[in-house]
Amino acid sequence: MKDYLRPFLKNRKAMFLAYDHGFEHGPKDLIGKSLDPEYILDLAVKGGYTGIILQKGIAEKYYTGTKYQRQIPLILKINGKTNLRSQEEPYSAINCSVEYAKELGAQAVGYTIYLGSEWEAKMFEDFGKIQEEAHSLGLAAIAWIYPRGKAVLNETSSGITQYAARIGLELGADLIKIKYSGSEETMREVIKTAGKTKVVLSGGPKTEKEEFLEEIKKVISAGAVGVAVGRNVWQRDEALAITKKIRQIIFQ
Ligand code: FBP
Repeated sequence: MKDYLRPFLKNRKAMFLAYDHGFEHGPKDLIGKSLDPEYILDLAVKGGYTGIILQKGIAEKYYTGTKYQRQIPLILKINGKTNLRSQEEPYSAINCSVEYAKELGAQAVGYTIYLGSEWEAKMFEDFGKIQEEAHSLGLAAIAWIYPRGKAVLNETSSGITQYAARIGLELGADLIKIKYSGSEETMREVIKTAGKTKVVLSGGPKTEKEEFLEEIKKVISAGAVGVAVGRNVWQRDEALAITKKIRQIIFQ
């Protein structure tokens, strides 16, 4: 089977910079310089990230055909939702085709599945098609798998995170982006459950620096291939300095 993730891995490890928050959370997340997509792209290149995560419009206007396209591979996030509607039973609509993602220069597509939501069946159906199309075009299929909805009592318990990991494997995701399950031991089980599907940690809201780095150390030691982080990096003035620390942990 083709290694669709090859463009994104360095020594079999990954370090992705996520920047789809203007859509998901609104501009309130885009503090200071991070409002400017070019600042983020420069940070991604200078910081040695192995992939950048963008929505379609930002890719079109700031990535495709620019120097950045030659400098860093793109994961195009092809669905998105705002945080304005009730979050009780989330569904995130597709806003870009896999074919167009490829035209924009993406080497992977990303899609969020809210495991446990009333709409999970629709998301499984969407991702099923996306995964097949991505592979037929030579792109990797990456799933953000976030347990959410009334049926989910604890979104980051080890049991539900393990379930998310298995769903990623069974749906054929090349890589999944999931939240921290609370400890290195439980993450080890989660990653084992994902089998040959690779796992990266989803960063979460900005936290205390040492706590964040400690979490990364644990997930890497548990077998994750890397991280896909946003706010914990670019919401800091010292974004490049924390990037260096993350890079050392991942690629050491
Ligand atoms: P962060 O590192 O900032 O948490 O980014 C990861 C991410 O998955 C983004 O790609 C996405 O915009 C956001 O978190 C979604 O967060 P949530 O749905 O948990 O509020």
